[in-house]
Amino acid sequence: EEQRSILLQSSSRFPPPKGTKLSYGTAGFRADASILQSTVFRIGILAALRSLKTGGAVIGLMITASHNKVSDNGIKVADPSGGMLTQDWEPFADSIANAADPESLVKLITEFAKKENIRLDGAKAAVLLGRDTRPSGESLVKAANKGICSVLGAVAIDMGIVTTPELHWMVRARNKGLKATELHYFDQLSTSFRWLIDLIPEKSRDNHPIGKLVVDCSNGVGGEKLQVLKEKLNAFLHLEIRNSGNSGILNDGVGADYVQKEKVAPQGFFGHSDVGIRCASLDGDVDRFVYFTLTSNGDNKINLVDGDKILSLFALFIKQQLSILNEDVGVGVVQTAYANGASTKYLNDVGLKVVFTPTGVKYLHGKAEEYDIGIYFEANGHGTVLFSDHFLSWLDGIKNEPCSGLEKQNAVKRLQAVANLMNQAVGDALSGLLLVEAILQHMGWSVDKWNELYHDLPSRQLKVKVADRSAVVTTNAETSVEKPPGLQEAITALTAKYPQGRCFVRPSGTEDVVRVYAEAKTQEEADELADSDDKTEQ
Ligand code: 16G
Ligand code: ZN
Repeated sequence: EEQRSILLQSSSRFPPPKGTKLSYGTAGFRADASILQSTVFRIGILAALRSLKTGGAVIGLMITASHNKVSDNGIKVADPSGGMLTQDWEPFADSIANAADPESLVKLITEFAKKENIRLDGAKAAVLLGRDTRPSGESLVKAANKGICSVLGAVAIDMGIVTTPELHWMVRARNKGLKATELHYFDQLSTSFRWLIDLIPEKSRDNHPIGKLVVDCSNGVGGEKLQVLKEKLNAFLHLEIRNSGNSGILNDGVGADYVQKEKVAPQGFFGHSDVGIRCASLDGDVDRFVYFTLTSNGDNKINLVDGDKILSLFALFIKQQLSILNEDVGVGVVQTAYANGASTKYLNDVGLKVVFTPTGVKYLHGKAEEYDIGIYFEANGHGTVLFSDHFLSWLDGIKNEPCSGLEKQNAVKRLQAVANLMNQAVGDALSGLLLVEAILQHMGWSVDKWNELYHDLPSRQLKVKVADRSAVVTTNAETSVEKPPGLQEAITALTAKYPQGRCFVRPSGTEDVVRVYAEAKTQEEADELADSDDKTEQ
């Protein structure tokens, strides 16, 4: 009863926006920040319930709209493992976000708690709160805090401004009983990066790509955080930080999403001294990154090195270490339909097993967890490398075998360093960037050499506004259309006209559109295929 009246009272102060239906979507709620107060408050309640349900484990709640415009914001929940909220709670998230008044909200909560066997009796619950640099974040954190505290026994711990992967990392570390502050996060990243550098073979020490790395931080939280790593790693890595957020606008003509989608350089990268230099772009909340180089002076054309190529570099390095060990290890590479066909061919050619999932981190991550080593990336630059506990303890065991030889011991140490460096909860641009830099130094490769691993097939992406995107239903990891009837046959027939043609359509999980992707041997053909497909669909 006490619980009920607290909930009724607090929720009356957060009325939902009128006339908007909110949905948890692929990666949490996203909308104009001005309408999110009630959603954030209600998801605060959900996070506290999730903590109760998981025996008091720490749950994460991140306020961010990633690469979207600065006036937007969003909210997503991290489960005790540090991964995304379990999908079977998403319908509950949708229903409470859209409850019309306090009475119906409390009814939904009570019913759900009953169904899930959650006792609202004041047992301990904890939620870690984080936000990106958006100005709306501060008041949204307060609203989330109110939601959390209206569940008896629940406490909120505010981590302030953090990257999305930092928050996921902290949730995971806390629940494992490990040291979990931001200081520990940076220590773990910089220490494992230095191990990798120390383990570089003598022979490639002379041809390090010593040049600097220039990083576009999307005018977001990445600027401040990368500065910390820069100071820690000064002797091993020459970093230059741009678009750190001191002047420009978040995600406005900058950042990984912009660079990857538009295939142009971000703001602030036009000078002739930048041509040919190794550059990278982070997104607004630092869970994505891509590399690029400027091709010529005076315009913004680039050679893009996207998530597929980052994945290929990581997979190649890991495979090399495993072949030194000469053991049969289950490595799985996970991609989506957006992966460039040339990358999939390359990965297959080097003997790796490639599997596909639908778009969205929760799907890729879940699949990658099934392997000893699971490597996943979306073309847009979100991904990481996961190591199973079983594999890690096996590594630990063979490290101490006296007769294994220096070569093998070094390979083991490298794999252990990668496991420490790479965020095990979610894709993390900072750890990913450090792994790229370590591998390039290890191989003695320039960014151009890396980019030569394979040549991307030309591709085109379009979005189509439709009356109801849910009319399009896909299957086989979004590569074929199930509904409406006849559409897949039409796409197949069109695609067959183009050599190396590949094409799919899917409803967006974040916007009210249907997306079209086409790939072919030439850019003209890819454009034509996407275009004719677009027409078929309308
Ligand atoms: C979200 C996903 C991203 C995916 C994108 C697709 C997470 C953390 N983020 O941003 O992985 O690529 O949605 O958007 O899962 P779309 O469905 O609109 O094409
Ligand atoms: Zn992001």
